[in-house]
Amino acid sequence: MSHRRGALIVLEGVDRAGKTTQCKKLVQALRKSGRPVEMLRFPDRTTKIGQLISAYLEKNYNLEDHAVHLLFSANRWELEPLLRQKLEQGVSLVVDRYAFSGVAFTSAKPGFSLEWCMNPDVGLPKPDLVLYLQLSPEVAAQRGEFGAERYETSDFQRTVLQRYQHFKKDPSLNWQVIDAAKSIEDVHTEIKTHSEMAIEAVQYQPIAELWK
Ligand code: Z5A
Repeated sequence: MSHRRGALIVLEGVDRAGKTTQCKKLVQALRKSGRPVEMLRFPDRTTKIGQLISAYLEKNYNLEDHAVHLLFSANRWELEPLLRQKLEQGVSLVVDRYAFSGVAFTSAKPGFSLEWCMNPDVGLPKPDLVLYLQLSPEVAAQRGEFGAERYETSDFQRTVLQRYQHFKKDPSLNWQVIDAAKSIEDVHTEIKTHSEMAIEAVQYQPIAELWK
């Protein structure tokens, strides 16, 4: 590659780990240092597919578990051309949840294997860095009550937390565990350091494909 590309940086973690807070701070800090960067989040509730997912999460609409898993993946695939275009233009992307949420949440339901859950997302742009915000259910509970959306119960979130552990062992991923119990500023400093390193490291590398 002769020109610089942007880095794909994903923040993952359980409910109230601080993903949105940290995505926003990271985008601000990278912009301040003159780097082109944009934020995205999944699910993207603004598209037609996203609206269906949103209605499902708000419990206004029921969907079969396999079907909703495929919709979450389709919601990423419909934005894949945009993601690729931005990265190729040199824009780094900070993404609030990605395919790892898809796998962790669906495989926390009975009868779903990790392999089945991963399949629909195989070939998406592979994140150059995944920042996994690790937070115990006890500390998460101190950050306020759960909301009223589907999945927002402590038992389900505990199983999700276990499912996330699978990715730690995947040598193909740049999976960094961040202690999300620290202060917002301390977490931010750590995340910013990892992100700046990733942006430098991948700028002349081709975009890889997830789980391929
Ligand atoms: N889902 C799925 O099933 N399949 C998929 O493929 C995808 C998603 C992509 C989407 O939720 C749901 O869809 C989600 C997974 C599922 N279900 N759940 N649960 P969402 O993305 O719309 O909502 P969320 O990710 O759960 O957001 P959240 O609860 O808001 O969590 P957060 O973004 O990690 O936290 P935050 O908003 O930044 O902070 C939460 C509070 O903690 C807030 O008051 C902060 O001020 C406070 N906070 C943050 N950091 C700190 C620190 N360091 N110390 C103290 N307090 C803090």
